[in-house]
Amino acid sequence: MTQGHRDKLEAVCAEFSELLSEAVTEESVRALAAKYLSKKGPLSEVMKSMKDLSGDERKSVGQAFNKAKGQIDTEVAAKLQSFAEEKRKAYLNRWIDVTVPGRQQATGALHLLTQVQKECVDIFRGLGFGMATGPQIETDFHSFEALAIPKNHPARDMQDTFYLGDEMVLRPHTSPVQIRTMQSQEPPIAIIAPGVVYRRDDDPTHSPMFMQIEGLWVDKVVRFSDLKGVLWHFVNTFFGKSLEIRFRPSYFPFVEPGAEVDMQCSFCDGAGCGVCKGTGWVEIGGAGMVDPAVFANVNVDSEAWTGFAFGMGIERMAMLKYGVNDIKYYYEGDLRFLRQFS
Ligand code: FA5
Repeated sequence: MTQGHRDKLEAVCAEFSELLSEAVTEESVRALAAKYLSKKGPLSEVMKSMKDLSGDERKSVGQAFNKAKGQIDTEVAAKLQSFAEEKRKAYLNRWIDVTVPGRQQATGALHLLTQVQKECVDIFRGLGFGMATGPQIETDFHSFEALAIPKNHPARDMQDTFYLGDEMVLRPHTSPVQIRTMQSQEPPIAIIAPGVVYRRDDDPTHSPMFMQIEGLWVDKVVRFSDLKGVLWHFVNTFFGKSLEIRFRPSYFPFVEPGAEVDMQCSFCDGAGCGVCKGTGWVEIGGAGMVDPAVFANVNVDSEAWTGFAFGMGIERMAMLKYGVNDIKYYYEGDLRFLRQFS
């Protein structure tokens, strides 16, 4: 009886060894071992009839079972070890081409609009303007009321604003930074305030989210001609060539007089082309002398102080300088576009 069990165990081990020698992957070795050693596997099957054996016989067959199991474990470990050894040898014998160039590290770059914003800021800083910032989620007071645009004033339609309830808005322009600065600083003040603004606008030259750069200079004697001189210097420095600017009378409730600022088209130098629609001029922003009503709202004595303010679109400046013909390109994140400016 016990010899029969031993023979069967040996036959199972022989069968296992045979199959193991054919296994060529680690996975197949593990699967084979799991099958032969499992509770329903061939080894355990042999043991099922052990219950019919006497105590001594059972002990002897139990030892044979443990031996067979140990043999399978040893063979599996040896086979896995041989695989590991093969891998190690293959690794040591691998061929290394020391002349292959190293992997390139991709470097990031500033977005075109960030670069243009910096260029603009640097020019004004060179004239002595300091940086100022304000929140993009802004109060109605700073965005409109303090800028002499009361509720129901028709000028509110000039900027199609995103309202966040009655008292808060996504700022539709950077002009609220004028108010915040005059509230927190005594004149003289000379600041430049770039930032993101929002309007319900969407076409090839208008985006719902865009960037403006605001300027404010408040001092004892600030003249309209100073405003024009500063903007002329800016345009000529930014475009790196001689371009005229002109003021067209315009209405912004917070400046008086107010003007729309045009520059000679940088594409055709004023001769007329598709970009300037044949006029030779392109609009770049709004400007004017700070209205005394605005000074009154921030407790600045308009008898003692005068000032000018301006606001320009940064996308517009970048479009004109780099020939970008659709505002969407800035915001689509297409690397083919962005890499041209990195
Ligand atoms: C203003 O926003 C005024 N706050 C500017 C100002 C400041 C006037 C200080 C007087 C004193 P305007 O709405 O024209 O003005 O916008 C200024 C510039 O922002 C425009 O000339 C244009 O270049 C840019 N702009 C306006 N709307 C958009 C838009 N949806 N997408 C991209 N650029 C825009």
